[in-house]
Amino acid sequence: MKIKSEYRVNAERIADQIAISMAENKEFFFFVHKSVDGDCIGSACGTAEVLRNLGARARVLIGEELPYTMEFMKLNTLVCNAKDVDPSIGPDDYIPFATDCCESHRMGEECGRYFDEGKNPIIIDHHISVNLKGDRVWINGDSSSASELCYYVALILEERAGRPLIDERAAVCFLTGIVTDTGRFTYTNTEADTLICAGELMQLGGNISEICYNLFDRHTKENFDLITYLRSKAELYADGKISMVTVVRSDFEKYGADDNAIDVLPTALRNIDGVELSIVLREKEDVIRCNLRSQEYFDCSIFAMSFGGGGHKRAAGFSLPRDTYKIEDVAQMVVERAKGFLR
Ligand SMILES: [Mn+2]
Repeated sequence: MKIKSEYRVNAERIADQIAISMAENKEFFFFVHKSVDGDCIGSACGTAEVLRNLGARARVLIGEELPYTMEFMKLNTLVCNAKDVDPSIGPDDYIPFATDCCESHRMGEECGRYFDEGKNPIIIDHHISVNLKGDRVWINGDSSSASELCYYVALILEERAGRPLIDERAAVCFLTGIVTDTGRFTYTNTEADTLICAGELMQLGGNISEICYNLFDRHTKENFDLITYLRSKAELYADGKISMVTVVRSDFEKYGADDNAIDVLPTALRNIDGVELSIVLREKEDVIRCNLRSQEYFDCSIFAMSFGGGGHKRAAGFSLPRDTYKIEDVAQMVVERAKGFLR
């Protein structure tokens, strides 16, 4: 495809930096945010795979098990639990490479430490709430996903290598990220170029129906039952402009459901006619997680930042410590503050 010039300039710049680090013969350690999703895993694993095909050593450090919905991606040989890294590996032995997340506190403790200790990190992200600059940083808030940006970098690397580098596994990874962050090409961040990228990735072996089935459609009976219950529990506020549901630990326990079960809720609640903002609050192990989605004008990113979080205009989130906050109080506080931004 013809990469638009602004993207090309940046992808070339990152490819230059990758070449510099490869000349130093260091291993690339990729970093993602905790509570992994399709875009952080897709962008990191896809790029790691491409770098391996280029002859580099690369692996993706994670601090958690990959969800079962990602098993079909066959990432076992690419990812490594941070706890399993050989302790003799020091900060001079690797290049940190963060995709879809560049803040160490969002990476989990072990991974965050490796990221902070490493030198000269390369960063590719599409979260506008981060303010980082430098030769090795590419942040573009207009892009559909980190995976789309990484795909452009991979195309430049291919051009320079003069041979194919994006194999089937890399294509599946990048396509997974794009599909995830565009809500299967339905969110407003979907551009014509996003679809061209996706089409090319399909030609390279990315199976879009397999990706969508695994990441969005399949569910365990336990998760299905929890969602059915939670949908019936959703309530409207502010003359129907806000929808909200709160999920406590005992809900998960009662149904035997897992945390990923409720990822579909923010969009489902946002799509109720008349709703501008949906709020999903869930108790996690030690935090209360809030996910926000908006329809037309509500800036979720700025709103989430006022609670110490971040994200995108139409989708963002934040977490508050459970030992300080009760979920009912957070619910009330969020609704009250959100009302001030409604038209
Ligand atoms: Mn993303």
